[in-house]
Amino acid sequence: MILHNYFRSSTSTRLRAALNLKGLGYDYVALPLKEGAHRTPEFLAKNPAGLVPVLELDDGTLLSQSLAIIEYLDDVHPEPPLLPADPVLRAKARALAYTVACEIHPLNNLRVLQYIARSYGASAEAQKEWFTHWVTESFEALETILAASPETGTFCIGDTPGLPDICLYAQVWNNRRFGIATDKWPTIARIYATLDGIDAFTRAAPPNQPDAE
Ligand SMILES: N[C@@H](CCC(=O)N[C@@H](CS)C(=O)NCC(=O)O)C(=O)O
Repeated sequence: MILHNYFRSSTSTRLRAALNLKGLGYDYVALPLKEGAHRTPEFLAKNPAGLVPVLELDDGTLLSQSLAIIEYLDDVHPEPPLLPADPVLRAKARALAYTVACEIHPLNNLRVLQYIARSYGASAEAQKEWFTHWVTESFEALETILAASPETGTFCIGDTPGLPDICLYAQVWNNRRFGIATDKWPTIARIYATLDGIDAFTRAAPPNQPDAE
């Protein structure tokens, strides 16, 4: 498989962590987003949305959208499972994952920050405030849920890492880039610290990629 991705991209971090947890190897193709490598005709032919990651399967099939790809991997390589078997817990796991993937990430994506800078003159400081605002709103909610839920264990749900942990881990790395400390959310901080001690996660982390700057 070929992973078209970028070291700093949190959606790429998600997918790398899932591939590592499943023990699946892949060829790493780096697309420097800062240089617009995701907007070339060659990459747009792979994903017309111009977003990483894209996973290219051995038969040439191109998959986009990190959560859809992770669920595909879970379907095809069920061990270890990244979602609980119980339907209610599956829904809860997805809800935690989507809180990061749908409520935080799209608002804070590179193209959004570039747009508010270009169209509304948002300075680097204003972009940081914007980013911090959307992270804080959803991390407060996540912390409340995780601290109160009887299902919270070593990880977001139970004692094996899964989809919500993958999303949380990648988002905390993104937060660190904007100087957002995690310690004000103690349950999230505890889970992140545990994840950061797991090889499959640390190997997925931005600084440990071949294109890391
Ligand atoms: N929902 C998509 C989002 C993909 C996405 O936005 N990727 C970012 C990097 S984390 C990207 O390619 N950004 C390019 C840009 O904003 O111009 C997914 O989960 O794969």
